[in-house]
Amino acid sequence: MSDLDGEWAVQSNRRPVGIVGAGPAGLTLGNLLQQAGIPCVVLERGTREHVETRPRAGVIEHRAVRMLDDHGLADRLLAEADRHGACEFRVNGRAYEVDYSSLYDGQTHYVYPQQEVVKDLVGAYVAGGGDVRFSVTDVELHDIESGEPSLTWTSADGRAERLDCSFIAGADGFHGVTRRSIPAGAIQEFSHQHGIEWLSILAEAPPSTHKVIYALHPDGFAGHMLRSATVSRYYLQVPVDDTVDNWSDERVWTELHKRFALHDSDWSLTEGRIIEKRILDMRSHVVEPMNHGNLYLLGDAAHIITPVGAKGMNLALHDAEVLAAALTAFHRSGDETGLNEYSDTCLRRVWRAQEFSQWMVFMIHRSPEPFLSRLGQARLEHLIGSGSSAGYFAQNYVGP
Ligand code: RFL
Repeated sequence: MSDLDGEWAVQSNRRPVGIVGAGPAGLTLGNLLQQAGIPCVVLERGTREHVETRPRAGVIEHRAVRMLDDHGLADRLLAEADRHGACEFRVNGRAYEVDYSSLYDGQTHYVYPQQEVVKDLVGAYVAGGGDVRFSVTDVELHDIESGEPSLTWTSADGRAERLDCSFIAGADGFHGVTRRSIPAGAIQEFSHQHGIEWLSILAEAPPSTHKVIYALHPDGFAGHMLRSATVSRYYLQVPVDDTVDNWSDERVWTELHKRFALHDSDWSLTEGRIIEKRILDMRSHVVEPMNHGNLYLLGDAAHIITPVGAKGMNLALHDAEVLAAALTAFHRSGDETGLNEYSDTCLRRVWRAQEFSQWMVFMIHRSPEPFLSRLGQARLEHLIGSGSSAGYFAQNYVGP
């Protein structure tokens, strides 16, 4: 007997898959399942407007775009995104370009804000008749170890609702409810604090560069990321435990100008209105395995990674692709191979990305230990001067 009998009788539904979270992972999964003819429901805590306007990532790997395009989900992205095949490192007032595209089969990144990816995915899902419930609260998972799990929640208009399903997809990010529903001891969690902190800044400023800039400065790392023709993202390494309150807009721009400065160049940084300033959680975290019973975790719910290397959303899209293929095979023929291999398949890519991100973190940051800072700089000098190191960087950066 289920632990729900009698309690959540209102608005009960049955679908094969219930998805918690309408971020890139949950929405990609929803679209792929819908295209495969597998009915599902997506439950999202935020409003549609909230998820479609929340700025986060902006750099998408070639293979992720190909996957979206294969499913007809990349039309606007392909029309509007800029393609990037080179980045720039700045150290000791000099700029060094690394043309990673030429080092890795001509593959490029696509620069397209995450909220636009989400907007396209919501639009396609809804246009195809997909069922997504925004502004839900109190989502709970039940009987995940049984073949008939269920989800309960309170709808936007306050009604108690319930979905009976065969599978639950936990795509509700790092702070969501799904991973926490797994009994203690059933999964192993690997966590690492990198000993660094970033202030992340979003400004209404046109990019001052055509390529991403990673600057190493005695006072710490600074990054200039591209988002759109009118908005740019910047990162500043700040002391651990620093707070946003210590960073007035004026101080932010002064520090960015200083850390990006070049000798013998008339390059300059264009300022704009700062629209977001936040301290980032620079933790890495991985859950093994990524499933328990009939609950499958994907995206940030299963793993988070520092923004260094721009892998988080790309891993989320990959998980969704793998899970959709596994659920489709099971739905069509009862073949459980993909489901059984889901976690191992995803984790191989996740750990590859974690290793690369850690390699980059070490290279571009000032450490409180001067010896380690010099080692990081030696790694960068090797990257700039050595074909084999640049090849490793290119392959992992643009996406293996
Ligand atoms: P998301 O995007 O966090 O979506 C999860 C959704 O679940 C909802 N939710 C719930 N819904 C119902 N009930 C609950 N109890 C719920 N709890 C949560 C949330 O409202 C949300 O809508 O996870 P997903 O889909 O796994 O996607 C992961 C990506 O968002 C993330 O990895 C990236 O943003 C990371 N990231 C980057 N990744 C890249 O690949 N390239 C980049 O350039 C890049 N830059 C970044 C980033 C992340 C950043 N921040 C803010 C951490 C830059 C930044 C600043």
